[in-house]
Amino acid sequence: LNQKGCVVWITGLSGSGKSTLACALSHGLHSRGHLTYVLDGDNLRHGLNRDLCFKAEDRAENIRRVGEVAKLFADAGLICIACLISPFRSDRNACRSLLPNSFIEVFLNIPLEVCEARDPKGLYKLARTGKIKGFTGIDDPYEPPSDCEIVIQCKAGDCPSPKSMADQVISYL
Ligand code: GGZ
Repeated sequence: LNQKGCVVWITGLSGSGKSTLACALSHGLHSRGHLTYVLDGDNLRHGLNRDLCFKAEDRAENIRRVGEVAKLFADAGLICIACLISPFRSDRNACRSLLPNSFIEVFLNIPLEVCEARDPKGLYKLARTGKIKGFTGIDDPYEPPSDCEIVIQCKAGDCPSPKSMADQVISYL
């Protein structure tokens, strides 16, 4: 196996399908003989990042830690797939600067209305009724990337399937 490590950083709103894409991408790369590791923001908040909440400084620290861990995996030669909302451009760019030439930013650009209609965990509903404060896209900002490697979006109202999203990233890689 001769593989140069890198980081695929997936950013987007809650409910945009980041974890689903990460999983499909990981499977697609495995079946092509690549080693991968998925760092999922939501899961890491139960362990490594369990001391952090959702205020801007904590999100920044969350992303900084995951960026550092992703760099370790990339150094070890894996394709590390990180999926976090990572709403602030400056935090994402700080991760990028850790990995010059090996950081592939993927913007999962799914409209808020679509994410909110999916609402897989009922969090948007809680945010709309004020039971969660500072929810990204509702009463907390999301800064879209201005210059990222890959943008995934819906076409004519149809959102791409997990496999087609993964294929788009794999063809770039
Ligand atoms: C955004 C929140 C919030 C607030 C809880 N804002 O879609 P999910 O539920 O399963 O994943 C989201 C997860 C976000 O964690 P990240 O580590 O990706 O966020 S960040 O990159 O901004 O640090 C969401 C849930 O946590 N969640 N409260 N207030 N998402």
